[in-house]
Amino acid sequence: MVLLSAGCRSRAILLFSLLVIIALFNGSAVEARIRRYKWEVKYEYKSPDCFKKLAITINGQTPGPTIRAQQNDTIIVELTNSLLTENVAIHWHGIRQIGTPWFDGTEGVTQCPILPGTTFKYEFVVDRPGTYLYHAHYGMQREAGLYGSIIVGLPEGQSEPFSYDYDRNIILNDWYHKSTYEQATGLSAIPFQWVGEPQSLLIHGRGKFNCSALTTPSLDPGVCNATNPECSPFRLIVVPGKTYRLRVSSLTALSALSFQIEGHNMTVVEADGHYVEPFVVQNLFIYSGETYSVLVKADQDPTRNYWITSNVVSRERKTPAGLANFVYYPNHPSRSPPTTPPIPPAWNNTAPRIAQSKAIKALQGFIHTPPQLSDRVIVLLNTQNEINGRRHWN
Ligand SMILES: [Cu+2]
Repeated sequence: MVLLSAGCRSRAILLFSLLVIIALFNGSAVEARIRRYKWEVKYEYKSPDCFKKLAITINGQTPGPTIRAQQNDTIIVELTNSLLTENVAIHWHGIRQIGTPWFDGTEGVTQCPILPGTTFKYEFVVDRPGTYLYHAHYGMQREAGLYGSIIVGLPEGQSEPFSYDYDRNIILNDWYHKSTYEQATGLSAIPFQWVGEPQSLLIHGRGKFNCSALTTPSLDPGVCNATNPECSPFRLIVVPGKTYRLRVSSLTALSALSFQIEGHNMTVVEADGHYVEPFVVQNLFIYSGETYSVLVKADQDPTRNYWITSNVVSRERKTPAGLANFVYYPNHPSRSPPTTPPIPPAWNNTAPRIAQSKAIKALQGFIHTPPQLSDRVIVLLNTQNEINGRRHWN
C-alpha cells in the first residue's frame, strides 16, 4: 500500500486528471469528428446543358455540395426546404444508418417529408470508407438535379490498399428538358406515354445541347444559349506523371453509361464502397446508383488535352455523348483535344459489360464471407401485371 500526504494526494489527483485530459485529447485528434452542413434546397433556373429550365439546387448548386468526411465521423445536415410548394427528403445512398434508420431519408417509409419553409436535421455516422451518394427521395426531384456525392476517407494515419497522388470526383447523369411533372404525367398516363431518350448526358452537372436542334425554337435567346458559362464543359486538370484516384458515380434516371478517358487506361480499385481486386478497363460501364474508384495515370503526351466521354449503352444511342476535358497542366483548360471523341463499344455489345461484372471481386484481405448456414429464408416474389390499364410491378 502506498501512503500519500494530503498535498501529495492532491498533486497525484491533479496529475491523474491531466493524464486523462491528455488521453481524451489525443483520442479525439484521431477519432471521429462532427461535420456540419447547412443546406438550402430550392428551385432555380439553370442551364446545365445550355438549355434553361428549372432545376433543384442545394445552396445554388446542382450537383449539390460534396460531403467529405472520415470513417466514423458524424454528418449533420440541417436542410431548409425552400421549394415553396413541394416537400423534400434526402436519401444517403450506401450509408448503412446503423442505429439511425429514421435518417435514411425515404419519405413515407422512414420519415415524414420535410415541409416547405421548415428545417430538418439529419444526423448519422459514416461508418465505412468509400464513395457514396445522396439524392432526393421525394417525387422525381432527383431527376431535377437534387443529388450529390459523399466521400468517406480513412481515419488519420491509415492508408488505402492502393496509392495515388490526388483524389477527384465525377458524377454522371442524364438530363431531360421536360419538367419532372411532364415526365411523371406521361409515365402514369393511360396509355403509358414514354418519356423518350434524354436530351443530354451530364458530366459533373455539365453537358452541351445543340441549341439549333430545338424542335420549337424560342424567340427568347436566353432559353438555349451555347455560350452560357453554366454549360462550359467540366474540366479535370491533371499534372503530367501523377496518378489520380477518380471517383466515378452515376445517378441517371434511365441510361446505363460507358465512361471513358481518351487514350488512358483506368484501373478499378473500388466498387460501391468496397475494395476490389484491381483490373484495367478502357470503358467503365456504370449503372444508376453505382460508384467506382479508378486509378488514372497522366502518362500520355502532355502537350495536348483529351476527351472524357459518357455514352448510352443497353439502348440504341439517340443522345449525343456527354463530353468533358482531361486537361494536362499547364495547357490552357479551354483548349479542345485535337481529336474526335472516342467511340465506345456498340450499345448492344454486351461482352465487355459482362467481362467487367465478372472482374469485380472483393480485394484479398477485405472479403466479408457470408455465413455458411442461414437462420432464416425470405422468398420475394416479383410480379408484373396490368391493373386498370396500368402496369404494376410488385
Ligand atoms: Cu439511392
